[in-house]
Amino acid sequence: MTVKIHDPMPLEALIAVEPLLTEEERMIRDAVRRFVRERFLPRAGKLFEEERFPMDLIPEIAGMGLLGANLEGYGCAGMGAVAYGLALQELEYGDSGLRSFASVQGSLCMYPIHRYGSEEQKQKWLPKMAAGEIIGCFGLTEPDSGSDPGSMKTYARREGSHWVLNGSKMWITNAPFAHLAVVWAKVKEGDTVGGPDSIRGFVVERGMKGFETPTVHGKMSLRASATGEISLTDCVVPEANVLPGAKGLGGPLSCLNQARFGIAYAALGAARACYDCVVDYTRTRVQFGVPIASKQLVQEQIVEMAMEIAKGELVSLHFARLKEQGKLTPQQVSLAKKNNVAWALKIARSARGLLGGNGILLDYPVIRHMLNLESVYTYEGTNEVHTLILGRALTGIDAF
Ligand code: TGC
Ligand code: FAD
Repeated sequence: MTVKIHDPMPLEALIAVEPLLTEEERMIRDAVRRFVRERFLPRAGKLFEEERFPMDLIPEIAGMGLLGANLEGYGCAGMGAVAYGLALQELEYGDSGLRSFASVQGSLCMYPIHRYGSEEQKQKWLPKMAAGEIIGCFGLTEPDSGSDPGSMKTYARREGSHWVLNGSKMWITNAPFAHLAVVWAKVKEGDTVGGPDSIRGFVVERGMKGFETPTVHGKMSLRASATGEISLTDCVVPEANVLPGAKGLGGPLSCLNQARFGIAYAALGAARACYDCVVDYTRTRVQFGVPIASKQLVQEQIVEMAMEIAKGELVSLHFARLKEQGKLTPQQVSLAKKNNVAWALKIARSARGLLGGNGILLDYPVIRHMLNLESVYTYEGTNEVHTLILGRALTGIDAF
């Protein structure tokens, strides 16, 4: 049997958002795309295999304005939400760990300092963080408090002009090499540790007594991202390092809104990488005398991937424009995070299958993305947490 083979339609042509982007947004996206394809992808598999984050790329990532990209002033690029989302998507086309590095630095460390910090704190840390000279991490999750951060046990007690922190944080991205950590802790007065309302944000700097960040080893996901614990043992933090504007659980949760928005947009980058790989592979892989892409069962999977990426892109673009107008709600962020990450994971699994045995090799990007997306599905609010956030909003009933 002979099969007629034409040039495939690029996914961009199907989604057709290009005319909806500004010149500047396209330029930023294209610059990050070039960087990822030239500087990161050639060694992506090796970094994953060796469980190593590419520290040498930090200056280039900072040079493109990607650290605290959508913040204003203090050396930050002040990008709009669309440009920011597209840039993160290109990073995640490379690897979710590469994007995680930028998300954590910008949305989870620089954002709380920018939003809740004093002028002195902003001047002290933000320009160096934007330049990639100071790297931060964000300590909210604990061994016994993941989806329910209000139950955290880490506490801070005031002693004269400083605070003493005790507790431990778990699963902290960038912690092993971070110069500082934004740590969330409850305030203890006398023998009583306060409730979620008493939560405050502390900037703990490396070198402060009682602050340690052991690495979490043996991850089968996000291996090119450094993950650690934060251990705080009578850690002394000066009053000058407390974020004055953050009080209560709303402080850390507001940072999560920023990070989740970026993740939702970016996860489509991992999906696109799997899609590109699978179209190329199935057009050239011959079984039963024909390319496997000529089989209807294969095409059905490719079409479903394209459809879900297209829908995700449109939702992301719409929500990013709302964000630029200051109108994006946390529930909309949950919708995008839940939808885009769950579909990215399904697309990666489907792509893995379509590559057959080759699908389990690191020579192709698919298994790496598939394994990475298992973490993305869990962090920044699990798939179920986002279902319940939406369920609570839509029914008016809290089902947590
Ligand atoms: P709840 O009663 O709903 O709210 C407590 C207070 O917080 C306020 N609030 C928010 N504020 C801003 N943005 C939001 N999205 C907010 N959601 C709630 C709320 O108004 C209230 O304020 P107030 O003044 O009335 O007291 O709190 P809850 O205890 O019922 O919990 C809600 C829940 C479950 C949704 C929340 O705890 C949650 O989102 N859990 C998931 C935890 C999570 O996502 N952790 C992520 C850790 S960081 C991470 O994973 C980084 S991964 C690395 C990378 O990004 O690449
Ligand atoms: P749990 O909360 O124990 O959840 C286990 C299961 O129970 C999940 O399926 C969950 O959806 C389900 N569940 C929980 N509650 C309910 C409910 N009410 N109804 C129905 N189902 C429920 N945290 C940080 O603070 N900073 C970081 O930088 C960071 N980086 C991370 C990097 C990686 C690679 C990973 C894996 C995690 C990271 N995290 C970080 C932690 C992450 O945010 C948590 O793993 C996540 O919030 C889930 O918490 P948990 O792992 O304790 O799971």
